Amino acid sequence: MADADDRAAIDAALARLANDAQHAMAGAVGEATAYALAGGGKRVRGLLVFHAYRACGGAGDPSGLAAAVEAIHAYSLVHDDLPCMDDDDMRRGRPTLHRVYGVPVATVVGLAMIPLAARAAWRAAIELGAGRETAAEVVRCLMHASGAEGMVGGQLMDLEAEGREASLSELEAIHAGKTGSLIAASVLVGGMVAGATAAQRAALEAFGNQVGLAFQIADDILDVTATTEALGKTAGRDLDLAKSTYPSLLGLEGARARAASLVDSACAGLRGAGIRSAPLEALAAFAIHRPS
Ligand code: GRG
Repeated sequence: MADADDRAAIDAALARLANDAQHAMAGAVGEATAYALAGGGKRVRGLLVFHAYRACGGAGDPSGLAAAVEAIHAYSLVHDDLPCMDDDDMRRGRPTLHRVYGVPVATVVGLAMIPLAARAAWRAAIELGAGRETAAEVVRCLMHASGAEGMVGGQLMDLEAEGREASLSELEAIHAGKTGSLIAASVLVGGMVAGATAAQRAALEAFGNQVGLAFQIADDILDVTATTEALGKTAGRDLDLAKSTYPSLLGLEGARARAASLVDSACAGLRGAGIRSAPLEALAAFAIHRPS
């Protein structure tokens, strides 16, 4: 990805958030929050914020908003790795947070990161000149996408479906919720703070939903095709947990074809709505061709 400057800006904004957290929460919780926020990652959601913002005419620096979205994502990874969830030892090439700081701290850190992210999103939207109404919409959008009707709901469905074969439509709902919602919200809030019209918002959301689903299909594929070293997290985890995945239901080639067709349709929809953005289209392609 040729997004080095934007990635650096996101990392710097995350470091500022980590610093704030360490001032607000002394000791292990503050330190562990910094561990979660500064722990690498591809920053796909943050980059989607940047490129949606620019595609809708934004000319400021949306790194604060991108960092807020990445903070929500980082919390979800901390909780996803807990022993009561996926019970994983490795994330982003390092020991998972609960392995370093223990389960109680990891639980508190994950929870603390949600209001931290909400406040950061509000502040960033105001600083970009979005106005209080739009800033409130941004926070509402992120909380909705990461809540029971989005990420948390998808995760719950995922847990309930462990150990049995899910149908394809059930799996699509799981993936759209646990991964697609936050990816779609990343694109949408980027557009919102740039003053996107209702039609542009609808197009961005549709693009984000399709790319988000494709991203999770690619995740399923990588779980069986990539190594633990390349992924920075344990490969083959879906099989260990007896999870239904796109490759288990459609085969590897079927899963690849579904992901590619979603990305084609996402990009065509964006162009159809008059949003021409080579970086957004490149990120959509990266979502399914990434090595990790
Ligand atoms: C308590 C029911 C309940 C839910 C809590 C844990 C949780 C909320 C939600 C889990 C959602 C989740 C972790 C989805 C997986 C998304 C995914 C594909 C993660 C990997 O994303 P990448 O590849 O990771 O973008 P990097 O490390 O690059 O940022």
